[in-house]
Amino acid sequence: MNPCLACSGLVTPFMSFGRMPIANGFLAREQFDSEPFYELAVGFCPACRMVQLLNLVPRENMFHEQYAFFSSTSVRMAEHFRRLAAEVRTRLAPKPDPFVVEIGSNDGILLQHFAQAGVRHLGVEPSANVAQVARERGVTTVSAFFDEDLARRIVAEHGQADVFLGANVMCHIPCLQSVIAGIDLLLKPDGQIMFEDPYLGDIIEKTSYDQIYDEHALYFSLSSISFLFGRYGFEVVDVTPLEVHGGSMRYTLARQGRQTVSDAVTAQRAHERGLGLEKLETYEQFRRHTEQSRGELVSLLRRLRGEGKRVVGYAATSKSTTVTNYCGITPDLVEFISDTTPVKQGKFSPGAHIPVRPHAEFAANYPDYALLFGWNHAQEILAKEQAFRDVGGKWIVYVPKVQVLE
Ligand code: DWN
Ligand code: SAH
Ligand code: ZN
Repeated sequence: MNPCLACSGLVTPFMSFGRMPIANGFLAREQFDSEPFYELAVGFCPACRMVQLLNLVPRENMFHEQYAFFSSTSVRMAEHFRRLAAEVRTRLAPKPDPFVVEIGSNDGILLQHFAQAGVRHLGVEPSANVAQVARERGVTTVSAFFDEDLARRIVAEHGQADVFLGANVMCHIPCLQSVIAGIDLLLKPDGQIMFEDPYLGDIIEKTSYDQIYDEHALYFSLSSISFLFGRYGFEVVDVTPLEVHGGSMRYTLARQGRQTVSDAVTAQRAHERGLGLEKLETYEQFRRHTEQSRGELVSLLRRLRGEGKRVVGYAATSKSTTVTNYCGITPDLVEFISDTTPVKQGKFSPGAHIPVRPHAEFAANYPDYALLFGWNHAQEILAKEQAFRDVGGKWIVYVPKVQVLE
């Protein structure tokens, strides 16, 4: 059994997906022979309730100067972060010359709004290529992994922060202790922490097993977050369930006793008990649901293939690396994956080696079925692809269940 990443209790393993490549390791044919694989397995810590990966991929192998995910590829996410920026700015309004720090700031999708408004800000983004895009947008960005040491340097150079932000990044950092110790140094006494990540409750309820991949080292609930931050003198003062990324949770934290705890926090605790997030059986049942989902998806794809139908994947997401490798979906079942990110186009998907093609190839020759690997963006994608449906094209989704959308 592994020691827990959050509390050093012992983690109970509940599921292995087998050997997996780097989720965002899109590659050229010449690289097939040297592609690295790691076992993807998850466990549950009964002491602090943190769900976590059992084997970690070194962070430099995932986040580097050729990182393939650019946040601004989704119009709806851009709108989501525009609204978050507006909310944070309203909170900061009474403060003189506020300072905002965001980690995992990627291409500046959130901080650009602070930059445009002339608010003092700093993005911390280790993937140098996406950090550069942010700088070109006028976002002050340091290319580094955030930890206690970096926090000390930021305070020395810029002073303490009023708000610490992170979207879809805290769950990427297995050594969160060093991050929280850093936040403790960085944040003013009355400062706030706001971060959001995919929510464990949604993953369990929707069997969205594809949220599990190398970059996501931790799977948060209110319960595990309260426990972890509580050890550093912080408490959760608010929670906001969000629809983005298939079901996320925004946690707002402050130093203990500084701010009123909202009723939403009490309600969410009760909801988590109802979901059984504190019980190992819940995760064993999740494993059975995942296996069932895999069986259904594979039979559907084989049946369609047997009928001579063309199936194309839509959006070469990180999540699709788990689905294709775990289900054994290769180019004989899915012809190619359509994706709008230039650096992924012309490459092959990690492990399964399905060709990734520009969206124009999808639009020029519609398949019979499109397998929606970007199911979390279904609303945005289905709306803009109405023409595909108009000519009889059908969508296949697998979250919350495997189905062909009528
Ligand atoms: O946590 C993470 C989230 C925030 O983003 C990271 N670890 C990595 C990444 O996960 P993902 O790759 O599963 O993200 P998305 O946003 O579900 O998918 C992005 C991909 O989808 C991009 O390659 C672009 C593509 N896409 C597309 O081809 N057409 C996306 C949209 C909305 C589209 O219309
Ligand atoms: N916030 C963006 C990006 C999420 S992807 C969004 O929600 O769309 C996760 C990002 O976190 C990547 O850009 C990755 O380079 C960055 N990251 C990973 N580990 C980090 C760390 N220790 N400190 C800061 N950023 C980190
Ligand atoms: Zn633990």
